[in-house]
Amino acid sequence: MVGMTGFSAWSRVSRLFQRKTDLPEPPPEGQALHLQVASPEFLRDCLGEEGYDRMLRRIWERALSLSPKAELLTAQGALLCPIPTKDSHEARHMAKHLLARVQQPLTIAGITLTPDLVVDLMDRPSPEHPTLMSQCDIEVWFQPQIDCDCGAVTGFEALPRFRHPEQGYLLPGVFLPQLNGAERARLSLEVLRQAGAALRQWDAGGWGIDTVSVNFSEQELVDPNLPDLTLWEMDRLDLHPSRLVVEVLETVAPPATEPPTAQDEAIAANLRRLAAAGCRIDLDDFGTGFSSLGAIRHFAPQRLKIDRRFITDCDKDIRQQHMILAILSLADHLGLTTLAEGVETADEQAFLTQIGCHQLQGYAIARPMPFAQTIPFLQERRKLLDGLPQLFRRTG
Ligand code: G
Ligand code: MN
Repeated sequence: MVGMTGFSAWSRVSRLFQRKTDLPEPPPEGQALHLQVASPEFLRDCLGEEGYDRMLRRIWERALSLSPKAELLTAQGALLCPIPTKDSHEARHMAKHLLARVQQPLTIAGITLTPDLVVDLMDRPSPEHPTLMSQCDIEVWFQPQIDCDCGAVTGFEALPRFRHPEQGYLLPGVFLPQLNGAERARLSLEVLRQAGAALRQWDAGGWGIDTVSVNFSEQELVDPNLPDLTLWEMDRLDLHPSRLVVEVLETVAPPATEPPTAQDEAIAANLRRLAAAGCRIDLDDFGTGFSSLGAIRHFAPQRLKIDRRFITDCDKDIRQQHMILAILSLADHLGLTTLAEGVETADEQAFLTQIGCHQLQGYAIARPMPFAQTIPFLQERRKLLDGLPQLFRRTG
């Protein structure tokens, strides 16, 4: 059985590499492009088992002309094309050519079709030492963000969860530090894919969700390929870049007293490129860095996510209230939107709404949930809002 739609492609790819017997030859060193048929079940239905196998072979033959060591992993409906380089620029170039070569019309059993393939760039994990990432399933969970004025869900933050076959769900704090740079980048790509797929499904259901947010680490943010990979993925999902919010931790900004390093400049340049394409930038954990003002200047975000340390007990604690008011006033003067994170109680929610915070996220609204649960959640929420008189505090 294969079930490979664009959803969760990466977790399946990871599993693929656990089964040593699937690999016909010991894999050579370096990187490989992994091509996977986007909707194998549909194609199997159309072509039948035999026709589907013939289609895979034809795709493979086409790939061989560009990548002579290409392997066909028939059972998974996937191709592995080793490439003799570690240079990711050349790899992306190669990926484009490979896709152009294989995504040409094919006629099988009288049916002409153009196969849709998903391509991944991967390091080859050594089969003797399976990494933690290769053992875990990666699920993306979603936490809603609501608008304080009307209560509607405006977006979701995509948060990865890691399911180990024996140990159950692993905490991000346990899992993330064990990933190497390449794995971290692949994880983000997987989060982006699942987040994009979710957004398309909310769109199809008419839920009016504006954005989905993803978190990029400092390591990923310096990668000069990040904007291309991100925008390429959004394009492939047929989503405008403005539907994506990139969350950057405030602590990633350089201290205001020191000149920015080459790495700081690289991060700022990547964010400028993403923003120029339409992506939105959130400053995450706002208020916890060395220089909150410096971070605003350095990253030019559109929204501040006020750290939960300021939010806890804000309905009762006057010092918290002064801090939040100061942040709201700052945001107002700079034309930035504010989102309070870690809102855990109805009283905190009421206070934040009254003082004019724009959006909220936290356990008081909902905990992060698997995609399947977002639909009943949105239905419940719509029922709740339909039952309330609409009160608009602001006009803009
Ligand atoms: O800082 P960032 O936005 O990336 O935080 C997301 C994390 O915060 C998630 O792991 C999520 O589970 C957690 N989280 C979300 N809402 C709350 C909340 O109301 N209280 C606490 N303590 N944690 C929360
Ligand atoms: Mn975040």
